[in-house]
Amino acid sequence: MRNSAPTDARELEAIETREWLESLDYVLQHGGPARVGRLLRELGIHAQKHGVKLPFTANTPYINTIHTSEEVPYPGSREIERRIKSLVRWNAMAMVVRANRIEDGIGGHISTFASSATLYEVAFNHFFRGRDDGHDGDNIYFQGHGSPGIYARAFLEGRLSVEKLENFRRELKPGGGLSSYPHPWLMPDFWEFPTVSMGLGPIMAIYQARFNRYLEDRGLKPRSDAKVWAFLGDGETDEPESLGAITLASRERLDNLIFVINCNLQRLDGPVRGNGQIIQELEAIFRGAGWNVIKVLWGTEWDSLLEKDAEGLLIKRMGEIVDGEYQKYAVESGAYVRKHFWGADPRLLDMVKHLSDEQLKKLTLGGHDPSKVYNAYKRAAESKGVPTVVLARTIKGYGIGEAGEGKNITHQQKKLNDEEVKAFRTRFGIPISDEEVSKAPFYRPPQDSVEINYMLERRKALGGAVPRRQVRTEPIRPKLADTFGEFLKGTEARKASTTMVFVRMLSKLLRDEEIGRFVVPIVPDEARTFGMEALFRQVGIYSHSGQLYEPVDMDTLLYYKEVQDGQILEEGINEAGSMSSFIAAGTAYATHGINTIPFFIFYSMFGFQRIGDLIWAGADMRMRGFVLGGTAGRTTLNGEGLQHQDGNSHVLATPVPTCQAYDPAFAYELAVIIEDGIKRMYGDQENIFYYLTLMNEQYEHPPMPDGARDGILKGMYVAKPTGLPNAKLRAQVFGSGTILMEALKAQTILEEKYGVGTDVWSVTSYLNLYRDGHACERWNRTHPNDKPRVPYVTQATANAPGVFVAASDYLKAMPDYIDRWLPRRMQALGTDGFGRSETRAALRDFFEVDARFITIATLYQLLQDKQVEPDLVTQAIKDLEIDPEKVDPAVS
Ligand SMILES: Cc1ncc(C[n+]2csc(CCOP(=O)(O)OP(=O)(O)O)c2C)c(N)n1
Ligand SMILES: [Mg+2]
Repeated sequence: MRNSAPTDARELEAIETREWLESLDYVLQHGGPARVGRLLRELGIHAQKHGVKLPFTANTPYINTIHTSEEVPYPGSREIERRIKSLVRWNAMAMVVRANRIEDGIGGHISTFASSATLYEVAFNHFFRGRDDGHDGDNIYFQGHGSPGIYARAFLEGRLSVEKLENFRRELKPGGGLSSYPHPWLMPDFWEFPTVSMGLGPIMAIYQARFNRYLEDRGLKPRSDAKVWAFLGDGETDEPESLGAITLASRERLDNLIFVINCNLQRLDGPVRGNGQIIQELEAIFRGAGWNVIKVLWGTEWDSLLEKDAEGLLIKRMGEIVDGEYQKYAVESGAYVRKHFWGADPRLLDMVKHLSDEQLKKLTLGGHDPSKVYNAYKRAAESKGVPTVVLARTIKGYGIGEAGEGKNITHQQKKLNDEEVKAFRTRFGIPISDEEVSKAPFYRPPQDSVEINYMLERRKALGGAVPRRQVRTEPIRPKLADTFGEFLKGTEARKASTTMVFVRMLSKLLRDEEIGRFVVPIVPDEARTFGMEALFRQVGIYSHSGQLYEPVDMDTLLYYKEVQDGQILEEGINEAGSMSSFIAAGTAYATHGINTIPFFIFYSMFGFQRIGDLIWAGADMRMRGFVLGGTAGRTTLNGEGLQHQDGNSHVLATPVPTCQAYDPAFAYELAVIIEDGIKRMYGDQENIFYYLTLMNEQYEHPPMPDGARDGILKGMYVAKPTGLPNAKLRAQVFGSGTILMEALKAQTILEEKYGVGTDVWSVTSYLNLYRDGHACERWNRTHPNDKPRVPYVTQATANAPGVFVAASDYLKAMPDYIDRWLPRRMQALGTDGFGRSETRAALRDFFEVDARFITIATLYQLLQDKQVEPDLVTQAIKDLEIDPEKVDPAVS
């Protein structure tokens, strides 16, 4: 006890600090942590009012978020689960090693799952919900490169045979194999969510969780406590898609969403943040975004050390080590760790003097400690009102020892030598003899073993096996004749764009008694662009929290109406998010057993070009629905210029095998295609989706010609036959989308000025024609004695007289897709090159796709056929005021 007044300021400050801390302790004891929180907030405001600038940090110290005192005991048998996990580890490793011994270079990953085995095993035994008991089932996005572990567990559960495991990455072997990564297309009874293109899993998971809520809020399914789990790598978080939508999850209070980030501090080439701390970086980002962040850094053995750490030296030390150095500790000896980590302060060294070097080395990290992981998941699952991210620290290649544990080469390690396999066996206690072990055989204990019984019992208690994909919807065959009938009659002298026509169709579909409520309109802040604002009022914009304000346009008919059971997903300026919603809605027939029919309309340039990889993933996932590229066409969208004008998307849609792409010109074409699409996808249950381009040029839409339906769907039909069928000169002109109008104008010029009898065709889908043509050729090649199949293009044009010309608002590649199956060569006009801001007329002149250029192309092709003289073409070039020396738009 002092009896003299403090003399210097430092001492005074120390006393002051102590007094404040004691007061705080008092409040903590009597009022609890929440009271302390409120008090600190008050203090913060008070200080700020008086000009105090408070230091900002979004980070908590580098220790576990859940304090030991808050932990609950582990509910299962740690010992049996450890043995099961060892068996899973072994078979996962064996799968990759064996595959690469048989076929060098076949690939596969050992080290990713080696680091995340505990993260999965705890979830399999205690959290992941299946659907067998009528529960909704969890939606689990497994980290793509961890697939061997998921297969290994399914093998132990008796869901996959040895043959299947043997054929890992050999899918074409007789009997089939296992796909490298989660691909629902390739394993439709197993995988639900494709994750391997990094970053797509996390963003799809966020929108999946939101879509699950949407279904509940709209009364399409009962409320459920099912979770969406997304397992991702720490390196993966560098993908913009991984973190780009996390605020949506907190804003929408998605407490059905759990991210588990496997923080092994490494990616493929090296450390994720050698000079920093990825976990702290992610913590700050997620906390800043309003997530519940649970750090699982240290295993149970560290608890007693932290308890001894009265002065906070250990916590401070833990927080100052950069990841590159932590990684080094994983590969170095205990002596090294003692010297470099603990050696920073004699008091730290003192804390671990009772531990041998070996014990020091073996201090477990949080992500490898089932109890820590269990507690984190439990808290995550119980989280209310916010999504949770679990940041689990692990070691990459955990357990593979010299073969690469913690090493920079570990990601690519797929071959272990005999010694390494043996060491792995010994470390995890796999009952395989020394003689056998070098072959790395698969191992499954007997069916009545403790391990198998335990894992099956746990899965049964949790509602059955995961992952498992099941289609649980019945086909629907709505009667849509009334909805679509009016569009077959044309617009009767009224001008309309295909966009306007589509919006009207959508509005009618939304009112349809049978399927209206299953329609999910999705739009990324572009509804007004497409004239869809009437739908705001008609069906409302989905908002979980309803509308907490009076919209400024409340007094107008079409006000911005947000409502909890709103039907429109208005996603803001976020094509990737919108596409993720589309994928969730387009796969609900499997994920939820609900036939939602999504219509996602976007600026066509920002579709395939921007989010093509998500579209690819959606196709892998067997999504159904309609994506609509609005304001499409390089020369139809005028004024907007180079970045907006889309002449690419139909070419970019080509590679997606399930994509049915159409470039319709008339209302009846659109009606026929959409009606047929609903039938094929929801009646016949075909795993396809549609891409339709919509334009904003307005013109009259004629009634559907008799017998056109089949051609519209197959890809081409005569939209307007010539008025001069007996003319000496004949031509066939193909147009698509609004360029069909140019073809029709060219028809008039050709017939009136040059006497060329011209049939005009609408080519609704070059892609269909291309696929059909190749399918026929392919079949014919291997069936030389059979009657050859004839491509539809060839059948349709067989008796079409004269020359062929095609004009498209997309690349010339489109018409080129089909010219080999035409009876004679074709001139192809298209819009290769960068767009320009201009009027439609100027753009079509620039890109050489207007009626004048179609006319010249036709006359030139007649010249090629020696049916006209060069002078006629020259004169026409003059008459039509075409500059023969103009720049080539393709390269300017
Ligand atoms: C979009 C994309 N880019 C690159 C890759 C190739 N790739 C596969 S795994 C990997 C490293 C993964 O690191 P991390 O996310 O930390 O996962 P870990 O294996 O460490 O758990 C890379 C670059 C990919 N699959 N997807
Ligand atoms: Mg990693």
